[in-house]
Amino acid sequence: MLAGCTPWPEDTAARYRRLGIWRGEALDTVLTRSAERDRDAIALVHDERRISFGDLDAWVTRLAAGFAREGVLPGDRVLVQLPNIPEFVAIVFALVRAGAIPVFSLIAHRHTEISHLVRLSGATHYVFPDAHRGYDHRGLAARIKDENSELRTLFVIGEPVDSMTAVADLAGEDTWTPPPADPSDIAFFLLSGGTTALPKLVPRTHDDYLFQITQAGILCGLTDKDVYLAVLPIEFNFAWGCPGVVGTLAVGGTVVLADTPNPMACLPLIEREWVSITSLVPSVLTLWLETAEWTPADLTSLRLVQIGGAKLAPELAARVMPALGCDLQQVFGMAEGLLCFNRADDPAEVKVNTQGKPISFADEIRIVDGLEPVPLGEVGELITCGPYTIRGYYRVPEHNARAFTSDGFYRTGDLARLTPRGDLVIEGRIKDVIIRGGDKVNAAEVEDYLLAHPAIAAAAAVGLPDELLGERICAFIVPSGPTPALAELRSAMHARGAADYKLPDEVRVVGELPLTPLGKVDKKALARVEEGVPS
Ligand code: OOB
Repeated sequence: MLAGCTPWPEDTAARYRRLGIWRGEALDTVLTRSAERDRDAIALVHDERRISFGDLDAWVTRLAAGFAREGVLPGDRVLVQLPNIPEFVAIVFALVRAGAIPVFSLIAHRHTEISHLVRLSGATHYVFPDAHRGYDHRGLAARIKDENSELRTLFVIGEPVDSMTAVADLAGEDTWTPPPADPSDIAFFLLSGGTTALPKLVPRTHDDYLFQITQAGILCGLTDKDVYLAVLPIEFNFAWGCPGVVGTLAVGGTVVLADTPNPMACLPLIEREWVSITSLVPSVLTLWLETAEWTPADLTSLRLVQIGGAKLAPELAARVMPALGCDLQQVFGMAEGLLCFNRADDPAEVKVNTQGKPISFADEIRIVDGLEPVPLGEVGELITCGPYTIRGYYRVPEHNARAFTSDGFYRTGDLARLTPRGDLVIEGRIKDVIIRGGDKVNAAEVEDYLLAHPAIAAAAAVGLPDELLGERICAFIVPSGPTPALAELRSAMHARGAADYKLPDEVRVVGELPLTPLGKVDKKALARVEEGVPS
C-alpha cells in the first residue's frame, strides 16, 4: 500500500477477502464490464452530449495512455479540480487505469486549499478547467506551479497557455495495455468534509470502494434501467459513489451530469432524461420542494431521492414523498467510509425520523462516551470500523492517533443514538458544542427547538465570544413569516421543555444561512459576523 496510508490488519483483510466483500478487482473494470454488456448503452449525458459505454471505455484507455506518455507514473498523485462534466469521469478513470492516484478537490477551492492539497498529497500533476463561472483557473494553476517545484505538469481542459498541456491533445491508442493494478491499493483520495479545518486526505482502495458502490446499489435497487442525476459536486462521496456515479455506471445505468443544483434547471432535466434517482443535501432539497409545488415539469420518472450530508428536519423529510412523488431515503455518510441508509421497506415514519442502518453486515458501530459504550438508546459518540471505512488519513499521524481508537475504530465526532428497532438518529456533532458559562449546549439541539417554531425556516446556533459567559448562544434565523422577537422565541422554547441555559441570548436575522460548497451550514462564516467580517 502507498506509504503514508494505514492498511487494514492482515487477518481482517483476509476475512474480507474470504467473505467475498473485497473482490480483488480494479475500480475501472466497472466501465469495461458495462461496455462488454452493451457498448451502445448511454453511460453519460451532459447538455447535448451523450456518451456510450463503448466510447467512454475507449476514451478512458486513450487518456490513460496519453497521461502515461506525458510522464504520469503509477503511484503519482494527480490533483483533479473539475466541475460536473464528462471529462471528470473520463479523467479519473483514466488516471486509475494508468495506476496514478487522483486527488479530488472542489471546484470552489482557491489558492489556500489547492496549495494545501498539493503539498499534503505530494501531487506531481494538476488537472483543471481553463475557466469556470468567470474564475481563471489557469492563473491559479500557474501560481501554484511557481510555488511548488514538485508539480511537474499542468493539464488543462480547454485552451492551454504557456507550458500547459491540453487534455484534448493527449494522444494515446485505445489498444494500450495498462500496468497491472493492485486492488488493495489506493484508487483515489477523497477529501474530509470538515467545516472548520482544511481538508484531510481520505485514501480509498479499489476493493473498499467497489464494495461500497455495489452494496449501496443493491440497497437502492439500482439496475441498468436507472438514470442517476448528479446534482451535487461529483467529487463528493455522496454523488460519486453512494451508489452515485460509479454505482450507476457499474450496473450499466445512465449518469446525467447537472451543472447546478438549481431546481429551475434540474427539474426540467429530470423530465427530459427520465431521471429515476438522485441525491441531495437538505439545503438543496428545500429549494426543490418550493419549486416542485408549481413547476410544470413531469417528475413521474423519479422513484428515489436520497438526502444526506447534514441533518434533515423531520418536517422537511415528511414533505419529500408528497411533493416529489417518490420514495425518500435518508443517507448518513462520510468520506471516511461508513454509510447508513433507510431501507426501501422501512415504514414512512422511520424514513422521516431516522438516518437508517449501516449498509453492510460487516460494518461495526458503537455508541460511546470516551471508549465506554453508553446504555442502549442513549446519545454518545458514534465510532465505526468496517470493510470500506479507512484506518487512517494520509500523512497526518498525530491527527490519526486522536481520530482512531487503538483497535482501529474511526471516531466520527457525531453524536448519535439507536432507536429500539436499531436505526441511527444523528443528534449533532461532538465539537459543535457551545460552552455557555460552563454549561455545555449541543448546538443541534437548540436548532431543533428553533426549527419547531412556525415562523422559522432555517436556523443555526453559534457560540459567540462573550465577556461574561465565555460564549453566548446566538440564534441565526431565517424567518418564514413575521420575525419572532428574542423573548418570544425563548418562551416558545421554554414551553417545549428547553432548559434555561439552552435558550438563545441573542437572535440575528439573516436572509439565508451561508453554506460550505457541500451544503453544510458554514458556522465559521457565521461566527465571523462578530468580528465585523462580512460572511
Ligand atoms: C457526507 O460526507 P462528508 O465527509 O462531507 O461529511 C461527513 C459528516 C458526518 O460525519 C456528519 O457530521 C455529517 O457530515 N452528515 C450528517 C448526515 N450525513 C452526513 N449529519 C446528519 N444527518 C445526515 N444524514 O456528508 C456524506 C458522504 C456520503 C454520503 C452522504 C453524506
